[in-house]
Amino acid sequence: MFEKLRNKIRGFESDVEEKTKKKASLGEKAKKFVKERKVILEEEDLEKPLSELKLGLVESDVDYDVAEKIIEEVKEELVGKEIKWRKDVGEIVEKALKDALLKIFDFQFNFDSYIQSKEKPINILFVGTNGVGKTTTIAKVSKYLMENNYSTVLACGDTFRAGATKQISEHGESLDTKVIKHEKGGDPAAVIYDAVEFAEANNKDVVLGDTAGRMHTDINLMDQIKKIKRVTNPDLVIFVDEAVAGSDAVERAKEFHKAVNIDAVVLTKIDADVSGGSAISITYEVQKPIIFVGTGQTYSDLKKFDSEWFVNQLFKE
Ligand SMILES: Nc1nc2c(ncn2[C@@H]2O[C@H](COP(=O)(O)OP(=O)(O)OP(=O)(O)O)[C@@H](O)[C@H]2O)c(=O)[nH]1
Ligand SMILES: [Mg+2]
Repeated sequence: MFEKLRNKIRGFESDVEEKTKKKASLGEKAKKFVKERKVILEEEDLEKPLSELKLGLVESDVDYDVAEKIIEEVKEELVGKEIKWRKDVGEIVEKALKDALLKIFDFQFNFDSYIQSKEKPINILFVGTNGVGKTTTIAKVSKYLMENNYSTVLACGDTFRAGATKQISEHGESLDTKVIKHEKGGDPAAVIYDAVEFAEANNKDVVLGDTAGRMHTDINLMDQIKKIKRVTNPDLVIFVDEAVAGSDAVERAKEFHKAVNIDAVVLTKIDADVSGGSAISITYEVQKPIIFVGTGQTYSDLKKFDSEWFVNQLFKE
């Protein structure tokens, strides 16, 4: 799913090496007997390689502004750094970029610990644009929780789309878990509210609230999701988006975050052939962790997000 950043790095390695050699040979004249020379990386050495890297990030679907900020951090890390003569400059730059990317994904939040320690029932609301995989993700998360001995209730807060109730009811049947639903056109907040009451009365652990897909630009529907949040007071709001969203991802994430204050992200469809940059853009934008990724259409196609794995994939040859 990833564009290869490594090629970019290899491309400019030789430029910097040339420069280090030149410096070294000047140095040689001055200090004949020094065996291991050191060279300080300067801003001008890095200008070209870093702009290549920025392009690499943008080609991997990272939002342009986000890519610029990341590269700025890498530059700060590298300018003034002492490198050994002949040392692999490509490796140094690659490591600095990897570190900057890993820093973006560095959060304290752990979903499993949260579920374990939080008072039950836990009310989780899923939001996002149309067709990104919210309902499927709810079914997958339900399975994941049930496998870990938690009981779930699915709330059909999508009272808008024809077929939504049937879709989630089928999941409920397959997973053998309770689904709370109302008539089509009903109030989504009331469905989720009922689901929480059901969970309280029946000692269920986690309520997974589905909502209708909505465009982040639709003022009425964004007002509705704000109301759903206000009335149902969820413990966690999870923003679902698809890896294939590409450069749209940042705008969507920003608007949903503004409306309902996202706590965590699930990135679906990473099995599709995409470059992976949405993960970086969304996380950078909302500063919230990606907890799961969707890797296919079946219930078991849900994986914990592993930032090291993700960043390594970006650089894989
Ligand atoms: N390949 C792949 N397909 C997925 C993944 N997650 C969901 N899908 C598919 O995406 C399509 C839409 O999924 P839904 O769960 O209905 O999406 P939604 O966000 O609930 O859609 P709306 O309720 O209409 O907004 C379905 O065909 C799913 O099987 C994933 O991780 N990988
Ligand atoms: Mg849905």
